[in-house]
Amino acid sequence: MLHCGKFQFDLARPLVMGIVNVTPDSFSDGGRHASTAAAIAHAVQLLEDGADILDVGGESTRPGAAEVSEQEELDRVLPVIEGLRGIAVPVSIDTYKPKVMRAALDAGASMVNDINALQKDASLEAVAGSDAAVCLMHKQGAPQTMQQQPQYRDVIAEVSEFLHRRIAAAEAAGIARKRIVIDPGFGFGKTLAHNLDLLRELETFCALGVPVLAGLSRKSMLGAITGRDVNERMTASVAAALLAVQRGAAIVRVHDVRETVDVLKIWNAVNGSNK
Ligand code: YH5
Repeated sequence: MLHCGKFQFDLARPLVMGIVNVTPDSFSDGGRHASTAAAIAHAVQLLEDGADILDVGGESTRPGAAEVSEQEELDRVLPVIEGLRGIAVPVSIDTYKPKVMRAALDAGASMVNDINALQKDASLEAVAGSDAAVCLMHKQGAPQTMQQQPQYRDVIAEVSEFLHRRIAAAEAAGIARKRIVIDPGFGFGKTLAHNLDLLRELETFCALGVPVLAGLSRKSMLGAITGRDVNERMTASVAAALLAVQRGAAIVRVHDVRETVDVLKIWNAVNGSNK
C-alpha cells in the first residue's frame, strides 16, 4: 500500500512514474509561458500514455549539471504544479530544497522525490507536515562530482544500511511507513559495476519493507552497455524497467511512458493481474 495525499495505490501491479522536466525558457521576453505550457502539455501526454504518477523537476541532477537557485526552481515548477491541480494522478515534486517542497505541497503536489533522502531537517519537517508520499534516494557525493571516483566496501550493504536509516529517520519525524518509498539511486555516485550489482540485488532493498522505486531511464549505464547516445536508449530503458520490476520494483521512473506501460502490460498478463 502507498499513501500519496488523497491518492492510494494497492501496488498489486507496478506503477509508472513519468518524468516531466521543466526546462528554462529559451525566449528572452522574460515570460515563462512557453516552458510552463510545454511542461503541462508533456505531463498531459504522459497521463494519456498511462503514467500513474507525474514527477515534475526544475533542476537537472544529471552528473556535472549546474545548480539552480531556489527562486529559479520555484519559478519553473510552481506554475506547472498549479496547472496540473486536479489531474487524475498524483504529482511528485523532484527537489532536494525544503522551500521548494513546501511550496509544491501547498500548490497540490502529493509526493516529494528527494535525491537527498530528507537529510535536511527542514525537508523532513516539510514532508512530515503534509500527507504526501516521499521517495528516499541513495546517492554518494554531490551531483557535480559524484561520478569522479565512486567507491564502496560493499555497495549493496552500504546502500541498504543508508536506506534503512533514512526510513527510520522519516518514521521518527512522523512520516508513516505507508507514505515511504526507497530508491537505490542508479547513477548517483556509482560505476557501471555498482549499478549492475544494485539491479541484480534489488530484492535486498525490497526486504526493507517499503516499496522500491527504480530510475534507470536513459541513464549512462545503458549507454555504456549499448554504445548508444542518450536519445537512442529507449529499448534499453524499457528492458531495464522490466528487469527492475521482475526483481521487485514497485515503481519505475521513466521518460518513455507509453512504451514502458506496454511492456508492463505483458508482465502483468503473465503474472496473473488483469488490470
Ligand atoms: C532516480 O534514479 N534520477 S535525475 C542522466 C541521464 C538520463 C537521466 C545521461 N532523479 C532519479 O534521470 N529520482 C533523477 O542520461 C531521480 N531516482 C529518483 N527517485 C537523473 C536522470 C538521468 C540522468
